[in-house]
Amino acid sequence: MTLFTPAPDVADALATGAPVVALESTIITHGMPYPQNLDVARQVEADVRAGGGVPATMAVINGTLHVGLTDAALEDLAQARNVAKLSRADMAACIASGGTGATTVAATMIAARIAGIAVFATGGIGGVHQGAEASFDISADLMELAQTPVTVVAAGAKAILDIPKTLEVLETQGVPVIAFGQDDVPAFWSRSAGISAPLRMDSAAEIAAAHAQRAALGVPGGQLVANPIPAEDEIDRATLAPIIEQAARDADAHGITGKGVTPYLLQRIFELTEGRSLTANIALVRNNARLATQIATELCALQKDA
Ligand code: PSU
Ligand code: MN
Repeated sequence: MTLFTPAPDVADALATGAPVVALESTIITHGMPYPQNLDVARQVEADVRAGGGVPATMAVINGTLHVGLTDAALEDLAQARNVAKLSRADMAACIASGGTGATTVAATMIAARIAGIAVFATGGIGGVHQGAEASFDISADLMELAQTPVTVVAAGAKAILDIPKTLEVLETQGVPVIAFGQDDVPAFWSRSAGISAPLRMDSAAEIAAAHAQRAALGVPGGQLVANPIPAEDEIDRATLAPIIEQAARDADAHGITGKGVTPYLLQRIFELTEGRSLTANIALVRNNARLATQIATELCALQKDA
């Protein structure tokens, strides 16, 4: 049984030990509106290539797990409606039944692991939702980070989440949270959540070395690199706070639950900020793709020396 179908350039890169960066597809299907989603998907792939890496965007299409998509496939996904949002719980069922679905952070990590890709760039990870003490809404992304050996570069957890609780769960699960180049945990659209990060690193080489060391120790799981949004693109916390509260109230009023919550909040914040949240989102994903490419490059160099 072939587990996955790599794009030709991904297969080449993996065979020769060249840097590959995994990319998710839920951000395309559920995270951003068309046509910006397609532009961003292409742009992020171009950013990885510009840094000397090969991008591998993941998706399940008609029952096949693709590691690296053609431009035509990206275009189809960006416009598709009713695509499943796949996580650890349902990726296997989707493949087995011949379905089509976009991969979340958790599902992308699983795909990266089986393909042998160590580094993954995204926008934000899922986390503990506000009100989780009542709803129990905690993203499977956190438990995936605890068990799958992939370094995930994100701009922190979105401010729609409960960031302190998200950090607590990550700590409990043994996931290193590494702020890049600053002391504070970034908060997606803003550079700081006002909370000190458990770890700080200032270079891609340090992050790659920590990834390799974790594997050498036999500690399962990955690392979360929290990379702050570039200063010129951030929206400050004070501006966003009331907007996020409004979006959360609207989600409640509309009875949105489960997998629908994150996409609903993102869309609502997009409307309430008149598109500014999307501009910031695009800038931070691209910034993460660039750092992930550097980490993947350092990791390849380490593996060649070993
Ligand atoms: N962050 C974004 N855009 C997104 C997501 C997160 O900026 O589209 C997606 C990711 O795919 C993430 C998922 O894995 O939302 C988390 O969903 P949930 O909270 O339902 O686990
Ligand atoms: Mn959830």
